[in-house]
Amino acid sequence: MAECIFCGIIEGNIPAEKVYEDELVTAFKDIHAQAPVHILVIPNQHIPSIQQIGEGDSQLPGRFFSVINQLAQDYGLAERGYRIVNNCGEDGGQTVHHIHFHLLGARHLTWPPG
Ligand code: D5M
Repeated sequence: MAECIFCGIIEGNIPAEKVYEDELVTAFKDIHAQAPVHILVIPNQHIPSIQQIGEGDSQLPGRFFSVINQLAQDYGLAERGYRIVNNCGEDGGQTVHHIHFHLLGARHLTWPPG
C-alpha cells in the first residue's frame, strides 16, 4: 500500500468520497470539512508540494483550475463566491505532503486566516 495517504485514495486503497477524477487530477471531500463544501483537488501523480511543480507539469495548473471552476458550478458556489487554498510547507500549514487545493464554500469565510 502507498505510504502517502492521498496516493492511497487515488489507488482506491483508502476510502474517500471522490467527486471527480480524470487522467491528471482527482477531487474528493475533505474528511475534516471546514465549510459546508470542502473539497480537495489533487494531482494523480505524487508531487509533495507546489514547490516541486516544474516545466514538465505544465498541464497541471490549468487542469486544477478548470476542475475547481466546474466543481464550484456543480456545488452552487459560483454566484456567492468561494475560497481556494493551497498550504505549502511547514509555515504554510501543510500536513499532507501531496499537493492539494482546498475548495471551500457555502458559508461566509473570514479573512485573514490564522
Ligand atoms: O490539509 C490536509 C487536509 O487533508 C486536511 O484538511 C484533512 C484532509 N485529509 C486528511 N486525510 C484525509 C482523508 N483520508 N480523506 C479526506 N481528507 C483527508 P493541509 O492543507 O495539508 O493542512
